[in-house]
Amino acid sequence: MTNSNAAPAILITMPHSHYSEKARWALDRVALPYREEPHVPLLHRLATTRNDGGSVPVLVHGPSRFVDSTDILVHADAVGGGDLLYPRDATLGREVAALEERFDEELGPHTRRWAYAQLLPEPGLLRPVMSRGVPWLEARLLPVIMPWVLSLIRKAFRITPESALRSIERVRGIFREVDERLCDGRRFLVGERFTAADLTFAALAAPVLFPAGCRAAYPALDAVPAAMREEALRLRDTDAGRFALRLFSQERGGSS
Ligand SMILES: N[C@@H](CCC(=O)N[C@@H](CS)C(=O)NCC(=O)O)C(=O)O
Repeated sequence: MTNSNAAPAILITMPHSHYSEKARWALDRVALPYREEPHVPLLHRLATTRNDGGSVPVLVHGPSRFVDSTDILVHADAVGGGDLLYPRDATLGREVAALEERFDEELGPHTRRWAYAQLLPEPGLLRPVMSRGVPWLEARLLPVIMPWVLSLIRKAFRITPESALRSIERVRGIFREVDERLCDGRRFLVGERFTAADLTFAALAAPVLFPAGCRAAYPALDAVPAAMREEALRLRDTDAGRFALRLFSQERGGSS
């Protein structure tokens, strides 16, 4: 532990990745010093596989590698002394972990598929977003590899007009579940304090809300296709949407 805490950690990300924003938010929250290393899609694999991972985010902390956002949150919580993102109380802790898993497995993939379906036909909007802060050479290469990147994304996430519509329906369904949970006036999803459940909901909802304060790279809401903008405005105008926006404005501190 002493050794792993000596040097700043490295967080390998893609600039627009919402799972990366989930990890970044957690590290900022517990004030774990880190340096972010963003990569463009496809080329991120050179960095992640070198560190025993595949997808982003990957956290390299001393000799340890964390190749999944939930493992990064658990590690960040432990390094911060515990009880920061995951309540020590066993019942509350289990509820937080179950909600986090549900958002990871259901919300994240469906917000991503819907958002990509809207933006893949707009490479001019995606290019600056995907190359924000990446190494100079990767930024120069992106326009060349863009056709492969877009086609791989379309295949990997099985993006079609029909699947995108199914995905936005699933997103709306999860927002309705969160609306119901919040309707007793609670300020957080579990217990009396901000937890990994709140953080995960807000971070993984970001691609359909474009929240102020989110540090993932997105195009401006007024630049995206009308259907995407209208959906974002509809979802913002729900209790779950207002809740996520409040979390970004009140709970997303830390360095930018
Ligand atoms: N279960 C993973 C999911 C992460 C994930 O899906 N990351 C996406 C970006 S948002 C990714 O890296 N996709 C490209 C790849 O898998 O190579 C986590 O929670 O970290």
